[in-house]
Amino acid sequence: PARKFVVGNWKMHGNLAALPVLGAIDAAARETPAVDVGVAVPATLITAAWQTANAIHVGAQDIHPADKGAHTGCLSAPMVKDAGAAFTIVGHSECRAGRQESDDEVRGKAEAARRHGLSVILCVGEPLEVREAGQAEAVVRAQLENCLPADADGAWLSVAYEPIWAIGTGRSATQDDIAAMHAVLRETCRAALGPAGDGVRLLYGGSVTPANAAEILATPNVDGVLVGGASLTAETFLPIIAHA
Ligand code: G2H
Repeated sequence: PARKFVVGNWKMHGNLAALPVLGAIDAAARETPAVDVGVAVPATLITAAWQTANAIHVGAQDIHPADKGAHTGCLSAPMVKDAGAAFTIVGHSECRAGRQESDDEVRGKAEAARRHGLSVILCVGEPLEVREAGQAEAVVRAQLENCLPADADGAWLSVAYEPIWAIGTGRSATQDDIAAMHAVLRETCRAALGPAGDGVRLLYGGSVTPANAAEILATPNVDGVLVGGASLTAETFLPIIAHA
């Protein structure tokens, strides 16, 4: 894919007082038209973010696979779409772990998003013990195979590789590790989707900072980054956008 995708994931951070940060990100995105910029905000901020920013993609951090029902505390794809979201993250490891979410549920969420016109960032990644056992590539390949909707293509799907041991730890994966895993992701997308698999953007996430973003973004098969902590301030997120 020609265009890079730089996405912030604000997790459970930010309230209306953070809208000026989104305004600054929006202004930077407007000055960087060759890069797609997104921010997955807390659901409470989706509508205000959508009203504030129009050069960036505003996203949700998770959705429920069903369109409606007795699911207290959950939000559906049509709800976040109605609120102003253009995309949603699904399968983030913090959601998978917190709610014992299966690959089938993650695929169901991606399919629900697709049905309602939301783009999707589908997250995969291995825990430390799997990497240390030399099983990272096999486990992540299986995770992606199980989560990938059959009719996916790059017009609406991105895949984010987020090694769990690199999330919020300040320890990002090495460029070699990222390159090796992203080659596996590309192969897996091609095998499952045919030529459409080439169009799926592959993002890296896990302790991306202004200091390591340029190298990560220059890695083969890295089409963007998913940024947590460093996306919370303009001082740290704007330099990452500038590196894309
Ligand atoms: C990984 C990433 C954003 P951080 O979860 O999705 O967070 O950049 O804080 O490691």
